[in-house]
Amino acid sequence: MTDGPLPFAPGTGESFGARGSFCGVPVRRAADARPGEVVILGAPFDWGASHRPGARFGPKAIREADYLEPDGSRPHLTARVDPLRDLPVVDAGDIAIVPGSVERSLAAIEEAVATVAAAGAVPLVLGGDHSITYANATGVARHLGFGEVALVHFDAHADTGEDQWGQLYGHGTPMRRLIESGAVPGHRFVQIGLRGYWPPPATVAWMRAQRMRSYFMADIVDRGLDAVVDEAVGYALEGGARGVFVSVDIDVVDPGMAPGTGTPEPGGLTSRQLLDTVRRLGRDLEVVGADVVEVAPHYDQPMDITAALANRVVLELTTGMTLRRQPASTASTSSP
Ligand SMILES: [Mn+2]
Repeated sequence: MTDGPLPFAPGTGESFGARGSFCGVPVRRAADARPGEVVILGAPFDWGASHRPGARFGPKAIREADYLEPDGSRPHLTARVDPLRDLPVVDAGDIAIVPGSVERSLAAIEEAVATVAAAGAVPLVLGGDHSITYANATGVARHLGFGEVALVHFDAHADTGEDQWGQLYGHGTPMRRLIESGAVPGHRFVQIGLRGYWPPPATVAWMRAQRMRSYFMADIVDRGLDAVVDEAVGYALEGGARGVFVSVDIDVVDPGMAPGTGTPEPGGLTSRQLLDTVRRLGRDLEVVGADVVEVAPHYDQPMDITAALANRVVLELTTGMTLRRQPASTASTSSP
């Protein structure tokens, strides 16, 4: 793998940059995904970024932000499960995106995700800018049914813009595209962590009209994160969605703890809050797909702190998913 082509060389879709798979988990082609396993896919794509680029290097940075042996094993200290081995988690490498072509890249990403979902496995995509969630959630919905999947969305920004300078696809618009296509209807959206000064009031009114449920940082400060997540979980499950796609824009965390991202917005969640919440969602919801996006390593100072957080988001989410699959008697004795 270390002799392979660079991460975003078109036509390969199987390279990881310098070091190999996520934490050393087994390598598996997307087409060979097995039922029940979690399949990591890299989407080295940032042609949808409106501000600072660089998230194309996210998959490589997230895979490498790790000081332990790449042995495919990460026993969780308190949950007492090893998500990488117990689920198990495998890595299908980077999707062969087409540098410069938003549409062809998103089509390739959607196809790879749909291939994994059709096998009965759970795609977990490392971004990449947030444009890719349109492709990711659509790929899952092609398998489970348009309108059948809920989407829990962590972000500083709503990503519901009508367009970006006339372009339909970009990191400010994926959630609107999903609602318009019917892949994920508005009433199946739950957003957590919104803040700042975008989008404009007309867009917020459109979101309300779609029955999107949006929790702002102000709500989290007023009511506490636990109460908000309780309600969010309930809303995501209302009406019997067949599963939940979890989309984590790393900029939901305060830029003091996650500076390596394209559009930092002060006043966000702590790393601890995000990690605990995604683990809980993995345990309490039927996660049928996920992505971790907007890690842009060239702004990631000091060290690789944002990439490390994204790496742990993957581990905590999969730990929660592992707990969900444990027999009740085992899960109840752990302390997740
Ligand atoms: Mn976003």
